[in-house]
Amino acid sequence: MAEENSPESETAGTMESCTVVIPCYNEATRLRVDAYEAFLRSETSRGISLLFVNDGSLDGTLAVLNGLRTRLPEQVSVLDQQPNRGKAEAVRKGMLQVMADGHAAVTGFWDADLATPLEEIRHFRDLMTARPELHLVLGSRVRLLGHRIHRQPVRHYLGRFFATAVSLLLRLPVYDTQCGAKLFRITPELEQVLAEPFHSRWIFDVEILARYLAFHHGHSRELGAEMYEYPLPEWSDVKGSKVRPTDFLRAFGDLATIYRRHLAK
Ligand SMILES: Nc1nc2c(ncn2[C@@H]2O[C@H](COP(=O)(O)OP(=O)(O)O)[C@@H](O)[C@H]2O)c(=O)[nH]1
Ligand SMILES: [Mg+2]
Repeated sequence: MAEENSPESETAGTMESCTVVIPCYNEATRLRVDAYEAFLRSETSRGISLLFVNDGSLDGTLAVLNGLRTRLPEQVSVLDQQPNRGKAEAVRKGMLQVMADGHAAVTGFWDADLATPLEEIRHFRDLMTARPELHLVLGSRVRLLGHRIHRQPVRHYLGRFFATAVSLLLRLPVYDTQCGAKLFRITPELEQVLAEPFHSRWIFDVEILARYLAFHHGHSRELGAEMYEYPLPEWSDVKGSKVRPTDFLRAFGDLATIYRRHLAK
């Protein structure tokens, strides 16, 4: 068709617009406001906006977020959820809000501590733009030469153990389920994936995969074709994590429940 090569269609189709959810619980002292501002003001971040969800924080998080919104009203919005409901629910509510707003083609979530640098949002979004078949792009903390992945050894090995269990259970060769950097294409499937609250507070990432897998009747190869794990060039543990060692044990209990609910035949 004639329109296919017109300049209009080239510019209109260049980049998927993207609104990423940042869940925030007591992040007043960890939020690197300058880094957020620099990222959003950069020319290359056009089409990217952030929705911060204040999840019943007891510190000054909401004031910090409102300050950022005042300075960048076009690109920053704030959802105040009271009381604290946990990361899973904050992310779910945030992504539902992005879908209801109807401006973005892509959403997702990103940990507020910027363990994954914000700049990677552009690379994730570029992948979504270049490959329309992708519905999920997941950050993956793979320690490769030339990649700066700084993770505490204990958390690295516990994470590897957990991800291996998940990949066996889901029959999906996923390397890292728990990285807090993920983008999703907005589709009717995503709407259904987010329709109900998650059972698990911390491994809702696995629950998301299990819910997608249910759409494919457990055919993990079909789902695998819609997913891309992006080996991050940089990731570093940021002090102040709220995850405790007991959460690791709870994660296995949650994994068993997810398996029973979504995958056991
Ligand atoms: N909404 C919400 N977010 C939380 C909660 N706890 C942590 N988070 C957010 O989840 C993200 C990851 O938390 P973090 O403590 O850094 O976890 P870790 O890096 O996986 O150990 C951050 O954006 C936190 O603000 C919570 O109870 N509710
Ligand atoms: Mg963290």
